[in-house]
Amino acid sequence: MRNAQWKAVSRAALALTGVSALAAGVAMVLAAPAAAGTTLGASAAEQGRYFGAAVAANKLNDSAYTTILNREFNSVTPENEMKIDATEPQQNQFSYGAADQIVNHARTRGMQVRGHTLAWHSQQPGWMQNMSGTALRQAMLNHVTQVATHFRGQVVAWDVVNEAFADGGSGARRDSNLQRTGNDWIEAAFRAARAADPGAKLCYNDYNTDDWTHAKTQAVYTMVRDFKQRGVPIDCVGFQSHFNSGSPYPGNYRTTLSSFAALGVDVQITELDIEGASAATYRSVVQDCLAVARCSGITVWGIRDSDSWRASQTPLLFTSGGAKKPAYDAVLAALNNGSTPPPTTPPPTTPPPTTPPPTTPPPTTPPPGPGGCTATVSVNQWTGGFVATVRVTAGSSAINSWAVTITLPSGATVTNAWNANRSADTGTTRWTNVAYNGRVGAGQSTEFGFQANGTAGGLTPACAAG
Ligand code: 9MR
Repeated sequence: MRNAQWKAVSRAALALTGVSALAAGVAMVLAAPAAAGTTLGASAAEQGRYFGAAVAANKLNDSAYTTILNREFNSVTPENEMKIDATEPQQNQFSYGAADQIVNHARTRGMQVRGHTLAWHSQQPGWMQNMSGTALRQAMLNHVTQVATHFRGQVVAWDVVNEAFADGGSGARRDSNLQRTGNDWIEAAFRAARAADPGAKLCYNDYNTDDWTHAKTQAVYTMVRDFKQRGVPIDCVGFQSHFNSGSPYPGNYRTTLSSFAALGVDVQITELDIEGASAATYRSVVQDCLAVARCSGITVWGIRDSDSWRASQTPLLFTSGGAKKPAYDAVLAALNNGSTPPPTTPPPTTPPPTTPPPTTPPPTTPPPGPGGCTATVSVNQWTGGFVATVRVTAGSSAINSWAVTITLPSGATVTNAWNANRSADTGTTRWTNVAYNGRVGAGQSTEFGFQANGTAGGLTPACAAG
């Protein structure tokens, strides 16, 4: 985007004569992008990414907390409310109140939701901790199915399985009651999740998998490669990325992200916090994500330092009083700089006019960009319904809004949608951006989706840019 801007500046400069006209032209062209780059969510969306936070339901009545949440973030992960002990406190008695509260808070404000987590050795309710063997395997699969079904269509990505590998150099699975039900428990959980919510991206999530040379990283990589080869439904890998002196940000982090992405999965930074909140380290993490096309977003594990599970490490982007920290500024700047390298030569300050001055006065607003937008749709169909994921890509200019028209075949009815507003549930449907994803940088993409009853057939989206 920066390159495009400088080119636009140069074009404007070349087209004008006189110092004042040049100054007006520069001001005119540079003023436009400022608004889009002022919050983490909006700036990430410009890069086709999300920027999320872990959220606690019991803080949603704290207005200092929700003011920051609602202003800055476009993705939310319930910090504890979707865990097994919270959602199935007694066997087969499901409890969704606190999780629903977070999901509703997020979705009514156009934020997406990451589900965390369906199967984990930790935070198991007492009844599950005491189970083993076939009974536990069945109980785990039932839990995955019930919870993923409850949130079907509302959760963009699930951490299906969390922290299943051992620390240290063994590269082995972590011993747990779930692991003792058989080594195939992870893939069984993924299959159950896919069947329950075919539209959600299914992730494996872990910590201390950031350093490419670590045995644990390699072990997870080997599992994901095996899953992809055998058709086990896995779509993404979550890197928790809790960085501190004992587990620092590794210099090869980008290699880790890109190596996993090369297996054909998205990568997501799911629980980021950095002891001391070094601005430089936060910047590096963001730059690493932006450098990997399949790094789809970043979630920080809390909003203010006082919200952190490691509050004493002051690892987050906002002070306990809610002020932006230097790390915040570094993250925002990194998001706004995007992955586009800066121009190799600075723009001319007084470019010589190489063309004759225009005979007509220069326009007072920038001309519409030539880029427009295109849309592609991918469909995940099952008997009786489907999920469509629509990718909107800006042309050679940034766009500020978009609208995609899709005509649904008769019998197809939209039941749910995310990241877009719609004009209708049947027939010709017009999908428009929500607040945080209208602006798409030149050549960048953003995605929205919907779930529908019926059969998709061949969907042909048409995109119009604003
Ligand atoms: O932040 C969570 C904290 O409130 C809980 O007490 C803790 C209990 O296990 O879990 C924390 O979140 C963890 C996440 O679910 C998985 N990765 C590690 C996180 C920090 O412990």
